[in-house]
Amino acid sequence: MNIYFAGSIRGGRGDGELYGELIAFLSQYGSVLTEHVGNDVLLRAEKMLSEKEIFSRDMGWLAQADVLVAEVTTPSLGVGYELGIAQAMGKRVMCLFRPGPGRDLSAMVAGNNLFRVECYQNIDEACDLIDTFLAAN
Ligand code: 6IA
Repeated sequence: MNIYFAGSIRGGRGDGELYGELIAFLSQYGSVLTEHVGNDVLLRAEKMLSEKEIFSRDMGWLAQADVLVAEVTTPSLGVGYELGIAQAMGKRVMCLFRPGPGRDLSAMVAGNNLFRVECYQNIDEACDLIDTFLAAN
């Protein structure tokens, strides 16, 4: 299975370590195409690429993906864009959101029946939700 993991980069890296843990868990199910999203060392290497190169490579990976799993707690323009494109491409999409003070998920995600949107509080809960979603594949 090819898995595209989406998480905030320029939207803010507060959950960067958590993305890494989610990617490690997802790797049991297949190939995670976007490992750099959860790894600041790999992300630094991205600085060698132009914005255009990043965009076309990521869109190519999204086209190859069987499923998109997005961590949407930190709002990110790039992640929102990827969600819309994945929907247009007919991909299966899961969004993971950690509710908390001052966090309010966009209605464009929360209200989208084509996405599996799940709330969680800790990594164990997120992994259980991923298990249920991917086992249904
Ligand atoms: O708007 P954001 O930067 O938060 O968008 C994050 C999302 O867009 C992620 O899910 C990625 O798949 C994609 N994305 C955005 N920027 C990059 C990037 N380099 N490398 C790979 N994927 C990206 C950004 C610059 C880097 C040198 C810090």
